[in-house]
Amino acid sequence: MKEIFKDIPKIKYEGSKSTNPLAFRYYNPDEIIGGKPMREQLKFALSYWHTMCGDGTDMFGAGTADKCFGLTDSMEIYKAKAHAAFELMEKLDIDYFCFHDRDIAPEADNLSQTNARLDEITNLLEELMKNSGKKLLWGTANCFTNPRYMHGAATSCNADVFAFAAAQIKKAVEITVRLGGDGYVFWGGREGYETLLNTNMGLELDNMARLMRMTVEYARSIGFKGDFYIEPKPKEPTKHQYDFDTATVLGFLRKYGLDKDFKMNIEANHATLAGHTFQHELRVARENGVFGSIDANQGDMLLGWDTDQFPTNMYDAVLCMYEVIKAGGFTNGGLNFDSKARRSSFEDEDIFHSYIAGMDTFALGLRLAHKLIEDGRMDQFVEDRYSSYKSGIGADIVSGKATMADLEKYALEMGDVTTLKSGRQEYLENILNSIMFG
Ligand code: XUL
Ligand code: CO
Repeated sequence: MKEIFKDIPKIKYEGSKSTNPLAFRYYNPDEIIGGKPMREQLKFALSYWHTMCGDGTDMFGAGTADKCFGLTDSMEIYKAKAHAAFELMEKLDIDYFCFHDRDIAPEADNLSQTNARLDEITNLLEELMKNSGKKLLWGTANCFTNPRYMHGAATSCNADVFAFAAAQIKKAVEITVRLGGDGYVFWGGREGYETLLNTNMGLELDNMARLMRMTVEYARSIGFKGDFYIEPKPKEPTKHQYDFDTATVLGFLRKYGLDKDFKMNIEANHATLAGHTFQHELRVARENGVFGSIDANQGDMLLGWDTDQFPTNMYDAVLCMYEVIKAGGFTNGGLNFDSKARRSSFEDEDIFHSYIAGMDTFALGLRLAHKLIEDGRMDQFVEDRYSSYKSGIGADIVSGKATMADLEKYALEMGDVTTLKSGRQEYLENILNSIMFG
């Protein structure tokens, strides 16, 4: 296959002073930060759907970017997408990719033909992976685009749809395992409801858990050792999604006994749609032992939908990488760009500028998060803030020794609380700014 992005060279690290637009200023893949190469700490992944398939189509207009590479036959187009994806990964030094089944091969008239197409492209991906050393971060099934999923997939009111979704996921899991994927994602695109007037919420939730359990059992039976992820999102496309946010998903996983197999795939813009910060979602996952993988993008705070922009917000990147480091780094997960170039950024070159922006943002985020931790003032402040639980009555509360009666006696003797201290938020914000901007 001939080179597709002919005018773009391999993107190299040139340091922060470089003015070359097609160079990294902060991402130096093999540089050691905090004892590990940047590439291992960031585990960047290309997301196939936006990058290879997103053509800029929106509700008000047709696509603006050509992702057909001058071809007309649909399987030939999808083979060219595979070649283009690997050329992009090579030129951008991205080690991983991730996909939905329908991103890599188009649906045919029936399931067996669709599966045959998937097999054909999987053969090609396997060969491209072998030749390049690129790896699959995770696979997933698109159970939301086709009209059959109008009422949901696992949560559809129609059992035939549940069965079809199960068959589709079975195949997606098989492909993921065959390509050595480290993860399998559930993003419940239409697993939610528009109105309770027509909805049996109890059955829908039970069925969602049933399909997840079947998937875990089947995947483990064919040798899948990686993690399953749920990707929380509060709304869009359905008004109310069952996987609203990390805390909601945790309740679901624990109720159905799925919490040992599942972790979270946290997406930045999904967090903000749920009324949280990106860091909040990461922290909830970390504190509950379900931090898994990250879809890195950013939203537009003036818009109320999922804009999936390539991330450039440094505060979010630093605080995200702070959480990743505190979680002990990625294991099976990584950081994929579930992001798309803007509709008006329609030229091939824009794909490169977009990835350079996202990768440099997180590379700088990693560097600065390390500085923040090495500086230690913020962590020390938090440590000191809770020091009253280290001794005396606080230690008795934490150890479980203190009873209600003990606490009442203590409070009566104390008369009132006289030991409160400032939260010093502005002081801490000054520290963060001074670390980030020197
Ligand atoms: C949708 C979204 C998905 C998932 C994978 O908002 O984020 O692309 O990442 O299904
Ligand atoms: Co996502």
